[in-house]
Amino acid sequence: MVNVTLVYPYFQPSSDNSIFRFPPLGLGYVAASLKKHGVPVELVDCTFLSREEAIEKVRRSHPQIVGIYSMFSMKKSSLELARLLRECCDLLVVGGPLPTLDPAEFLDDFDVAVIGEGEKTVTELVDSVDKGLGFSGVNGIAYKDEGEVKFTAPRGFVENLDDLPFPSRELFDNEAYKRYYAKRFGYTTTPMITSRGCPFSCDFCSRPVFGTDFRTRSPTSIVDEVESIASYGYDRVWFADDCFTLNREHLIRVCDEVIRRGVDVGWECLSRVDTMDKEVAVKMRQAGCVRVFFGIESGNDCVLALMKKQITVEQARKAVYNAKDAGMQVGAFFILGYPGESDGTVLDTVRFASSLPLDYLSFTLPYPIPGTPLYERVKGNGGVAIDDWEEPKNWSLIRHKLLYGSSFSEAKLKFAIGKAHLQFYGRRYLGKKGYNMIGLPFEHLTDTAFKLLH
Ligand code: B12
Ligand code: SF4
Repeated sequence: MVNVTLVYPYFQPSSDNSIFRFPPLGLGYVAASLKKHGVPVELVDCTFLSREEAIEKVRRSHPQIVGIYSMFSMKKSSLELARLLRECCDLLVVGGPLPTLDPAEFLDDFDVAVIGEGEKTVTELVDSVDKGLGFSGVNGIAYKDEGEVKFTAPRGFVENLDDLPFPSRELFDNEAYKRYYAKRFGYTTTPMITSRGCPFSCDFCSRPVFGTDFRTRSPTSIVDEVESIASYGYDRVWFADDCFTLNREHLIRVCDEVIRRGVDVGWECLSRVDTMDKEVAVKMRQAGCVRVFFGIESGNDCVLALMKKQITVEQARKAVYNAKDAGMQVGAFFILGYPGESDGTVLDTVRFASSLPLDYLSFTLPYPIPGTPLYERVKGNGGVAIDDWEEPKNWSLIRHKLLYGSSFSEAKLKFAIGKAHLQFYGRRYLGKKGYNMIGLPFEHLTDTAFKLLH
């Protein structure tokens, strides 16, 4: 039987202090399916390795097939690795969100691009290679035949997620991740996923792999995996679902199952603000949720409409308070400088975000990901240089880059991000009186400076 080495081409910047630093769950799923099929698999996660160490590790595994993950921010890295690993294997396969959207972009350097969910496709591909057959009988892939890109029939979605084996966590460098978290944050955490698909259509979001139909695992399967994560010695689970709280009844059943079994693990998740009522928040807290993250994106209703978020600023405020009142920490993500925004709406977002009782907040610039309406809109307007975007590896306070011709300059938006953080921490640490004395004049001064910047 052929052997496979899977590679996650993420090289961590030395200054990294992100609370989101996770092992590659998708490769964990692919590995689990291959293992269940009897295929020997190794996984090289580059997160804590240098490029040389990663290449050496792959070489030492003597793989016949190398499978590399790729997404928006890892395109360059995945293509570079493919070139460097070409000589040490018979077949190079790529999978993940970006190859799913644009497989042809990868086929100069890879032999096969897997489109969509990888579990079934990769086992069929291995069988086909093992039997010396071509690729044409394997659904859900793209490959080149005499220079021409060929697509096989699409691979359907996994219908019953409970049928999938749990991801192969034994292949993750759990100890390195635990050290990373324990040292910086005083807890340890790792990701798992309970559902696939999202029925919303936010303007900037790309959902190439799991599509728009929301599928969930059963509460029994979910809590079984939470227990298995606890057995690895983690304190927390990070639910990587696009929106963990989407189906209210299901969410409550999962929480009830956690409570019934008395599972002693904290957890965190992503949520939409329109799903966080008081009752849900209290139930989540009872079941161990320590922190919830909302994609609020803007503090202006017109901009939220532009982003097709289908939420309002008032809903966002209520959701944050519902979660806080239930005893959870709350994090929120915002985007500044969306195409169509004015100086005034950016300042609305800065003011709104800094007025909320958040425990974590992040501001980003709009990132036009191929396949999204946002991408299509900005493409003709100054171009989009996605090949250039990778998380900067050097130390920098605001690690963002403007990838298209915007009416805001990168410097202006970075100024807004810096200002927003200072306002937020000012409100938090100066107290009401102190903020009125120092914070408000700072706010007004920097509002004016922001408007003067180009
Ligand atoms: C958790 C998460 C993160 C985490 C950490 C990532 C990690 N290591 O887990 C954090 C918060 C750091 C993050 C950051 C970013 N993320 Co993110 N993230 C996610 C999220 C919500 C879940 C990822 C996950 O675990 N999925 C579950 C697994 C099972 O799915 P999967 O990885 O796709 O794997 C399946 C298939 O793709 C395939 N497959 C995958 N790899 C391979 C390899 C081979 C060889 C084969 C055959 C098959 C295969 O098989 C798997 C099983 O079916 C996804 C959304 C999503 N629903 O997936 C976005 C997502 C991946 N992120 C995205 C983006 C854009 C980003 C950022 C660029 C955002 C930003 N503006 O900063 C950054 C980049 C950070 C960086 N350093 O590179 C986009 C990617 C879009 C794209 N087209 O590439 C997604 C899809 C979100 C979205 N809807 O737009 N992210
Ligand atoms: S941003 Fe969240 S809610 Fe909106 S489409 Fe993407 S996953 Fe769904």
